[in-house]
Amino acid sequence: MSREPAAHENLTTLSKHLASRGLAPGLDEVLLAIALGGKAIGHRVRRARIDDVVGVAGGENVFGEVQQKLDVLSDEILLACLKDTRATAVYASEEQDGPLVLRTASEGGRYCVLADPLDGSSNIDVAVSVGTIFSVLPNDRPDAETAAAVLQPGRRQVAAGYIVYGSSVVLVLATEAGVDMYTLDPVLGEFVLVEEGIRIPDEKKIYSINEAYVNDFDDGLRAYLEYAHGSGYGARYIGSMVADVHRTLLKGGVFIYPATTKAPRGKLRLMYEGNPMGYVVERAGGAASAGTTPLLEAVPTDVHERTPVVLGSKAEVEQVTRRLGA
Ligand code: AHM
Ligand code: MG
Repeated sequence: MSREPAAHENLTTLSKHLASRGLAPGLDEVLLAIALGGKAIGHRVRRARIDDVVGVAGGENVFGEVQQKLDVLSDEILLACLKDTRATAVYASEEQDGPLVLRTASEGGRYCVLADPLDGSSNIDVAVSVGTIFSVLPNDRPDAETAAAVLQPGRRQVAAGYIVYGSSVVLVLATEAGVDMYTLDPVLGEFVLVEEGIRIPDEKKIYSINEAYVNDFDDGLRAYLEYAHGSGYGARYIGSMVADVHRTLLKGGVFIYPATTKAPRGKLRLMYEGNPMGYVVERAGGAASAGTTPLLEAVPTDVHERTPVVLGSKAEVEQVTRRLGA
């Protein structure tokens, strides 16, 4: 007697999906470790104010920024997950002073993982969406130079993505195969595939920028905003990059964190924020720029360096960058 399959028999979990993707050796193991870290971080985010995790940790990161307790905890969780993963060579994050060598190439370390463990953490106390951003680069250095393996342009990423801790917990993962989205099923404790091969809309009249800094913007960017104001655009700005980029990926538009007179290199970090988000958006058919040059071509000299970011739908990015002089 035939019967309808129960819903759970049709669920494609992250591990099952990765196994079907034909990824390079060890990459699935690294991505699963990041996803495990995401589940643990998401759990702590959900319990904010029940557990004593909201508030400042008492230290500063290498940028002189106040570290929230959850910044530190999220960093420790990711590191703990990756430490046990044989293919991870280096872990570098916004919260660490410099790259941590976990294994050399001869010890099996194939990949460098760079992360912003908890992006948007200043929003934690008001329960706004926050997220984890990650970038995976190959470790192609001799053992003695392993730490320097992180200094590669974004174009060399083999995988990147983010996990949003929002009204649901969503993992967006970009690899050579494309951009896929998974939602954490809280009962199964598994990321389940919800959309494969995401494509960003080619255009959409939405811009996402902290417009309060307008007096510090370049003339070209002010000209863009004038154009947008007169052309029926809408504005959306959450102030958590992960959430703003996630909306931009799914609905289209442009996300901008520009250079300003006060911050000539912008605020966002090239290797923890710009490159991974640029990779996701480009793999989904969008564009990513550092203002006048392609974001993913930037050759880093410091793992912590900053970059201006313009990313999103191709046509919308072009509207901005041509006014910036690209
Ligand atoms: P963080 O990594 O310390 O959380 O800082 C990055 C965040 C991004 O999520 C967001 O896009 C940006 O800071 C918002 O900055 P601003 O308040 O200047 O608009
Ligand atoms: Mg951040």
